[in-house]
Amino acid sequence: MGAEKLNIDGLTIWDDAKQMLRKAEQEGIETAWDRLQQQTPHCKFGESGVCCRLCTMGPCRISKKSVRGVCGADADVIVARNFGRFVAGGSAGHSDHGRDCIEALHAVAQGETDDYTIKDRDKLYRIAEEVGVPTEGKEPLEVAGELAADFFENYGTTKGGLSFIGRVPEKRQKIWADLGITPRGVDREIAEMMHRTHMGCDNDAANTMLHAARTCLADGWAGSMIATEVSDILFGTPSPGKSQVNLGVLKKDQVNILVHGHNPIVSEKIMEAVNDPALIKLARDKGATGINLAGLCCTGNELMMRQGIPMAGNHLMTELAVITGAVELIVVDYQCIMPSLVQVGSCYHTKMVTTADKARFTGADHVKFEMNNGMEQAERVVRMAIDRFGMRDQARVEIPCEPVDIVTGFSNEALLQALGGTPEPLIEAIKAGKIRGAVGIVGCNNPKYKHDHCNVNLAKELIKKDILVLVTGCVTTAAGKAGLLLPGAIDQAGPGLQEICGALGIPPVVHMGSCVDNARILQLCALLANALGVDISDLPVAASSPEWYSEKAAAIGTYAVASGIYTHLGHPPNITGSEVVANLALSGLDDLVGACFLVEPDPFKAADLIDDRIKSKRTALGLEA
Ligand code: SF4
Ligand code: MSK
Repeated sequence: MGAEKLNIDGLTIWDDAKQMLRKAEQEGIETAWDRLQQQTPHCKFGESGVCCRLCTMGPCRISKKSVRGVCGADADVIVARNFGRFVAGGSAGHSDHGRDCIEALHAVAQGETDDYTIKDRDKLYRIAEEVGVPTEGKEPLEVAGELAADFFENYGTTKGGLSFIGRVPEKRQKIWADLGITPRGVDREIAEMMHRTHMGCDNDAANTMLHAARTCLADGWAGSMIATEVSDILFGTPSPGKSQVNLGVLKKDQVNILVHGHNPIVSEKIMEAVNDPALIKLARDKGATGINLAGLCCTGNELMMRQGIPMAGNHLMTELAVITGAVELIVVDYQCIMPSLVQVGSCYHTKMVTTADKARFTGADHVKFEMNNGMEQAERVVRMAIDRFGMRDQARVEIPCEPVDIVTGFSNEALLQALGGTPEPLIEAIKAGKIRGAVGIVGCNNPKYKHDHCNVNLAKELIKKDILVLVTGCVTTAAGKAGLLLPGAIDQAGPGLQEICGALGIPPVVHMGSCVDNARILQLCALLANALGVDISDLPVAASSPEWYSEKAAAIGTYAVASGIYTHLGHPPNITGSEVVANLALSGLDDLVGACFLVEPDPFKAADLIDDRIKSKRTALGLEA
């Protein structure tokens, strides 16, 4: 437990979370909030980014007394190098996820698996044509094989360009070319970032930051974009449907299984297995009334977008979901999975199961998923969960609150379909000022903030100002719990947004998927810019990650800015120790790439500042602010 008693009411805006935090306190279970308290105050050198551990002449830390490390690197160089490596980690995460998706597509094409198939043939052919893979007279598996080969090329350097570069408006391509930041390949940019930041290489902070932008652009326009498009091809392109969110989606009388992580390759199979009549019968034989599958974080988003599986919670709800005492098993792939889940699970009967060799957790059972054993392993995992139902102590089970309904599934294809097949109605609504702009609110939770306070209030403030909000990642659950993902939420929107969303029957806050699906938002911005004949930076749009925590979120923010999208963060990355780097992020990039970061922890002030930016973009386009 933390040194001091936590003020639970101040930690989160949600009743389900507060109830579980009280239960954790009573049962002596430690959560992220306790550990944050133990870690506070944080090291100021680390927080400002001036601690360097890149060689063994150090570690060095920069202060007024010692302004250079042993090698002579100053604060600017050290901060830029640390930031470059930070976002390289995030880009690697998304992009390696994308690579796993391509491997699945390749395995399907080669006939190496019966567990996965092509669910969206139209999209397969459409994407193949788009990236220059000929399709005429070819069978789907042949096209899939050639498309997989094309996508693999995005990771190396042989091809000389990204498959989706044609989506990028010409003006934006020129900006990148002039700055020398056109991404050449995912792995190349990440490897070069590691090289540049080795002692004695890139010792010019601005130059390092430009390569950080290039590394992140490779993530946004290749690694993440490929992950999204291949997932749609393999598992179906999302279309609007209903689902539910919060801890109330857990069922007291059923075997509860949670899927957690990011990649749908494992979770889609788990979903099939829980619907297997033989396994449902087995669960009934063990005394449960059925098997209940719910999601956490982005694997949850993937399953919710495509299959309508309910979402138990976002990042800070993951430990609290286990504390309900009702979860038999958590099956994870990778990213954003707190190692503490093993310990919290061991306080109950909850088993954690890992599935990827690259993400193993001491104390968890490992059930390795490969391309040709997905279904078999999924059934094994579901059986493990059923076996644990009898170990549950029903006296310790507390499932707080009723679930909240949401509408999900807004891929760009679905959004365009809602608009009648063309972006024209959206463009007209923007021109008429009925939709004054659009903001993607994305990313995480961070226990340094009151959980979901900023995520929810920023969305509420923006829709009041007739700004359409698009959500992905862990903001989805926040918006859903607040009732903002329902068409009825237009009551909380301004009159213009009310009119347009009301006519289309869509919510004013639109769920577009998981973290990698921020690529959908990039694509939508590019589509609008191309339709208007302008650059992305000319559009009245912005991005925001109010409660971010991860390297991946920093990479997303950086590719958004480098793509011309003004981006709000609730708190800065660890760059405040360098004036050069901080000034570049907060203003200098505006001159270079037409967008920069805004840092503002208060969601109400942030909404006003984002609105000011949208006004200026509207005015520049000759539209009423
Ligand atoms: Fe210190 Fe330079 Fe080594 Fe960093 S690279 S630890 S600043 S000597
Ligand atoms: S899961 S990166 S906590 S959004 Fe994508 Fe959530 Fe952030 Fe992970």
